[in-house]
Amino acid sequence: MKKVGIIMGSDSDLPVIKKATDMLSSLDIPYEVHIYSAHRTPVEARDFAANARHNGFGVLIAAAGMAAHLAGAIAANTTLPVIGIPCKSSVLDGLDALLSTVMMPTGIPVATVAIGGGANAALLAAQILAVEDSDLAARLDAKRAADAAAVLEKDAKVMENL
Ligand code: RP5
Repeated sequence: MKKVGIIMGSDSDLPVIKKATDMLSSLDIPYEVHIYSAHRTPVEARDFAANARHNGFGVLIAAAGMAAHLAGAIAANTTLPVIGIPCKSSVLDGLDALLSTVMMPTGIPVATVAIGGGANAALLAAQILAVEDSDLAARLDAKRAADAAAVLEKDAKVMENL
């Protein structure tokens, strides 16, 4: 199976990344995590993106806060699908990172999830890999069914304490 590559701009983004790695682990998807910054280590970020397809990756996830150019910089150097996670790292509560990540120019797309949306980034990566992997698609179907069952269980109990 192709790997998911996860890049974060700083180790301060780790709590968001943990949500993604937990989800990928639960779906039995291999991943690799790196700290590369679009601003502080631009050469390493570029090299990782440029070599990612050759190195066995199928999807990349890039998480950054503040002036969050990481996902865009990664996307500029690969035609693998890139998922951006804006992180809440500043006084602007992640709105800065959301706009910096989502407002990409035509030609270089980044699929941007919610601020701090590590779990959904992993699920979107899984869904992309599942296009060519029926076993993974079945695991995603099973997760959807389990999530729905959990909601219906809460529905059955919601009136008990009201
Ligand atoms: C961004 O700046 C990082 O992705 C992080 O979210 C934010 C703050 O980084 P640190 O100053 O905590 O290293 O590049």
